[in-house]
Amino acid sequence: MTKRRKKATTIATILLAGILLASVAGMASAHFTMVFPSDSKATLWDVTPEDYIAELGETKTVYIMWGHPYEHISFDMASTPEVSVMKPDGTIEELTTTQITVDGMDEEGNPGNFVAYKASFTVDQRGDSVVFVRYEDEDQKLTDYVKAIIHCGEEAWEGWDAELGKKAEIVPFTRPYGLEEGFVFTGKALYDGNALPDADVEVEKYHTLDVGKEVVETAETMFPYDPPMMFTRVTKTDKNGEFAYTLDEPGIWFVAAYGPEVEGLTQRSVFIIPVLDAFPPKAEAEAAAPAGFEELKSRVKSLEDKVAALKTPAGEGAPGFGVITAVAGLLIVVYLVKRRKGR
Ligand SMILES: [Cu+2]
Repeated sequence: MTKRRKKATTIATILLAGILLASVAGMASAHFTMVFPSDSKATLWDVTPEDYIAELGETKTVYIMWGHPYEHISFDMASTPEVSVMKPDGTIEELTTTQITVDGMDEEGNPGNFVAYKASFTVDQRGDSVVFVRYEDEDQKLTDYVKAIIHCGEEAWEGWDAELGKKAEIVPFTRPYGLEEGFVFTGKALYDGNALPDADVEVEKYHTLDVGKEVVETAETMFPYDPPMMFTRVTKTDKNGEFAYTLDEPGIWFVAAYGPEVEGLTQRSVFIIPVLDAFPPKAEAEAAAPAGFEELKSRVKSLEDKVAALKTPAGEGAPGFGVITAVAGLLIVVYLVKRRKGR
């Protein structure tokens, strides 16, 4: 190759790499305002459904971040969010926010520090406290109206379905705690207090950094034609503003209904739903199964012996009542065993 040709090739390679990088970096799931309760900044990204549970008298701190939850990509928050909490009895407390920075990963995959906020309140009533966050992002042309429920107290299932009367709002039909993976979440999207019909609803699960990187890579390998279709799922509201979606994995889920634009900003209602692992725990259920199976087998054996004993006296003609009962019992047990094995 001539020197000139070599230079041209190098430039072409750099350009190609640049285009590839841009397409990867530009690949994006949806931005969400993340509201994660946590005991400390150090553990906020390890959020679990239990973080949305409070004890009476406990001070809850919620961390508010802006980013792509699925890919664990962070962005600076561009404005101060408004944060309030509605207590189970309906009282509303405006919360003071503190600007902080949190560690994260940017769109290019580089580690960085990102502007975020936090706010605290005391859980002084049993029931559900509705944390509300309004956040405006000029860059993404979005205004988020986010709700997350903090639940306190056994059977104190009051408040989770509260309507706050915000400009955009999701009101759940499904109680948003005690949900297991595979449960269906249903709700209604409101805009200016009215049903929001025929609107896009985006559904996305949060991942920790390592899991996010791994799952994004897997999606890129398995679905190279459109990886983000696996990051952000989409459903729609019906004419009554209602929607449903199956949350098929444990973790923290985001559901967002896209409303109309106001002064160039799309008004979007968001609801955050913590989803538990399957209950009872799978390992326990599997461990319990063989024991139950053995017990059924021994019961079948004893019934078989009984039937054999009853049949023994020869030439008695029609089988007696005892035989019929024993045979019926045997059939029921056999049916139960088969059903159990089939699972
Ligand atoms: Cu985005």
